Amino acid sequence: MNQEELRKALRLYLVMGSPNCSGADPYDVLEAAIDGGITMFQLREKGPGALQGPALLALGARLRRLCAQRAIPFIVNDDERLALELEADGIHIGQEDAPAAAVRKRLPNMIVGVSAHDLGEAQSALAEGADYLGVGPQYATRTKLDAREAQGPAGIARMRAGGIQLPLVGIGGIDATNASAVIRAGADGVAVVSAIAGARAPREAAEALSSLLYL
Ligand code: TZP
Ligand code: MG
Repeated sequence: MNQEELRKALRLYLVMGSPNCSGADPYDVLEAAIDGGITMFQLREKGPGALQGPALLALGARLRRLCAQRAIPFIVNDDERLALELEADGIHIGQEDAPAAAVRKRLPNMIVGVSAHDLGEAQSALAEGADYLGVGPQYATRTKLDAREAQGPAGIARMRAGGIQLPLVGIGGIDATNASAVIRAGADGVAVVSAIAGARAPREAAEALSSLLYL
């Protein structure tokens, strides 16, 4: 995938795992979200009740297959081994995970996404070979318990003003009421967990976001 294709794929990026699906089967949530127009998916199995070991591998394999069938890029959060086992299209790492340069080197053919909170982290991620950045939290979130303070879309605008041209998504507390502001600040797309996975109707929620993002 070239950089322009990646920019497009990031437009509406669903991030989730089983703890985010309110008891529904993540497969059904993902399928509905794809029907509703998501453009990329990240398996992020974290929080209370997160699956591990063979159960995580089995869920990952089902979701990975669905993404392959529907031509949705499949990214794994944090876990290099899982990403390799599932033949993921990419991996997403945070500032507390393995250094981006090392991951880039170990997984030369994968999309490498890096969470960056400010211009300095964005410049480092770029230098280390990141393919895209996740920037947040944009707004207050209850999904990530150790999330930092919300920075608002101004954080993205500062990165763009500082010369960062990498594909970039905002994340954290994004829903249909505020997604447009994130795009206007310079993001190529929005990454959401609860606005789709926690919605009573994930398909309709994805449709609502999607229609805003293509105005
Ligand atoms: N990283 C920064 S905020 C966040 C992550 C994974 C959680 C976003 O979840 P939500 O439900 O879209 O606020
Ligand atoms: Mg992480």
